[in-house]
Amino acid sequence: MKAKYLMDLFDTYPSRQEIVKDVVLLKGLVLPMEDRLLIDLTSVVQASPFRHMITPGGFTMSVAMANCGALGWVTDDKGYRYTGLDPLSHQPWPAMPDSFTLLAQHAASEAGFNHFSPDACLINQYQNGARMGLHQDKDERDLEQPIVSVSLGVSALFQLGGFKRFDTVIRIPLHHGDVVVWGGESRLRYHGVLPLKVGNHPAFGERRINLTFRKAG
Ligand code: MD3
Ligand code: FE
Repeated sequence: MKAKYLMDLFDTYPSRQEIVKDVVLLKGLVLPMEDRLLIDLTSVVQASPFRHMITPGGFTMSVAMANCGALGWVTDDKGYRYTGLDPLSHQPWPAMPDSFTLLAQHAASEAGFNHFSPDACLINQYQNGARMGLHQDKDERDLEQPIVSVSLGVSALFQLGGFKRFDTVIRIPLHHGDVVVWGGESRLRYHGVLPLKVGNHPAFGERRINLTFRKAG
């Protein structure tokens, strides 16, 4: 176990690792722009506040969510889907900040996916104990398009599985500033996040933020 953390210590940042085919971890890619992201995140969630959505099965999600971009991912008693309007405000979701779009496009091309043009950014906020069970992302129209995921704040253990729910899962630590791009053969892998442990990040506080960029429409 210790060897893993020592490897982290001696990594050069940013680094690029292909975890399995078509899942690329870009460690520390965000670090040069973390201040700008926090400023832009703060204005987005002023317009579209974090809320705990309800699954179609009636459970309240432990992760709090907001969206920006033309489309936003929602869940309620009617199911999972993308909408053009925030169901809280009945207004369009806040625009995707340029810093978000540029980061997502840069990360996608670093991972080998050119011409990525995200129209949806789901913002997940994990506080102590929040988790996301194993699932597939398949509510998007074009599953040929990759997904870009940006981790900020407190570190978490991410679970990466196979193509069936009970396939073997590997655990990958995701730290502040890490980006994961997945597409191609890995687009429909099961994945999840283990319950967040108590922690603190000097700028982001006692929470983990994950930005998930998608071309949904
Ligand atoms: C999938 N969010 O919002 S994205 C989601 O950290 C979601 O909040 C998680 O899953 C979060 O739908 C994780 C990160 C990710 C990274 C690598 C993957 C998802 C992946 C590799 C294959 C499939
Ligand atoms: Fe997901």
